[in-house]
Amino acid sequence: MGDAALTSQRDPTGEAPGHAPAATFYFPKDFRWGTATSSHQVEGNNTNNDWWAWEQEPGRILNGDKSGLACNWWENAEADFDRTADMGTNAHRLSIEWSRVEPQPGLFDDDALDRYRQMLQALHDRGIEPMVTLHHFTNPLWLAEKGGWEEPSVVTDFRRYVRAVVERLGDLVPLWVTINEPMVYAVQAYLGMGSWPPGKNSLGLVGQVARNMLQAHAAAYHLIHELRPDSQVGIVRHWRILEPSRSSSPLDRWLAGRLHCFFNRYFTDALVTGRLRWPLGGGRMSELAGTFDFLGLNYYTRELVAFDLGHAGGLFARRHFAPGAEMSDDDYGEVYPPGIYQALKLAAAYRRPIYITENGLPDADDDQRPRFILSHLRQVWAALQGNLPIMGYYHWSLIDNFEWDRGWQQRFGLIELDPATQERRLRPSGELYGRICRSGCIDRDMVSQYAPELLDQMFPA
Ligand code: IFM
Repeated sequence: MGDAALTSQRDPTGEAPGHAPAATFYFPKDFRWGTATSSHQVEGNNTNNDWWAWEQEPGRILNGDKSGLACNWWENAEADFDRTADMGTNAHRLSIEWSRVEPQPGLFDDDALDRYRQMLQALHDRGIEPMVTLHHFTNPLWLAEKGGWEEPSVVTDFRRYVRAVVERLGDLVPLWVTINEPMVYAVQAYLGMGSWPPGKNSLGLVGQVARNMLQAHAAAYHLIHELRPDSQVGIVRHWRILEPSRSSSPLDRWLAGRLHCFFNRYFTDALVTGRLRWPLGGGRMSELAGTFDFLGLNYYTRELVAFDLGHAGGLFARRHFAPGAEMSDDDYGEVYPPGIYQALKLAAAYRRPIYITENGLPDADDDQRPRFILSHLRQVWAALQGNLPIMGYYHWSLIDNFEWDRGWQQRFGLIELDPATQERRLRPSGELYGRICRSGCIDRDMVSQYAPELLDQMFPA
């Protein structure tokens, strides 16, 4: 999307602006303005899952960090719900920790389910609509010990857990996500050179795990609809923008296309057709076809792909960021706002409502995040002008949290957290996001205050 197409300013609702200055990007009145988190990253003391065990192994997590008390949400998520409500959000995405709800196979913990009930009720009480993810990277130890997602029996196990959760909490949850970023999970855990548990390296296992996830997703989709016909059930995909490193190289172009299919397309295509393609195995899963009411879209960055014969372990792809590009902290990724527009176009091809379930960056000193939010939301606004069915935006993340193998080094929060003292401070980007959520628009004053360098681009004379 070129800049010229992004500068027309009109109210897509067709209503008179009234409350905001003239030069303004308006979002739909019923847009979800949200934040996102996941259980293990914020709750603290999730001692009964495979990530906790992994953190105890020397050398697994950067700087020897541990999730520990995390953001202490198990004790007091409500204080942060107050903070996000003060920001003016009307939606929050959180996940349920399987290992808390089902600490032993078939044995459910009523207290844990009650605690989740309290949290969900607390969100409703603050006018915040919850979106609940059922699997976000972590597995109960008992499941991991019997082979986790490698074993087909995980499908029955997942279904039993989903039943317990939906029976107990379903009346409070309008939007369910079965699994978060299945291909990221499969690749990091089974081709990630030991970065995520169980630390295996096998392309065959990636396919097997992804296939079991598809089947578990389908089982959960049908079960949730049986128990709560009124709810919406989707899946969250991490959309990777993969482009050839050298556009003149046929091999780079070919490989970027292959990787795009591998990461972005085949899994999502299977949800439509029920047909499984490499690396998901072959054949059909008839119960899978059409099992999504919406698509969750996580977008972070763009990667360039160079064909490299010496990189067999990485599927002959050397992935790198654009030379000279603006990078976020820790070289997590290139700041590339047009990528969210590209990802939205890719997702829109699946003809379902889209929720932007994650978007953000690690930026401890917050010198990039205000600009990041404005420039990405501007692209979202442009996609809305093209009638893409975007229902909401959930910023990752509400608060600094435990970033998996990167520990506490990468700070994604609108709220800064000192994990040792549990002190919090709203970052300037949090103030800005609050202004956007409360007004439902981006106006010239916000841009001049938080990212004046964008003024000419967003509001040309
Ligand atoms: O923290 C993660 C999250 O758990 C899944 N999506 C990407 C985020 C940032 O890396």
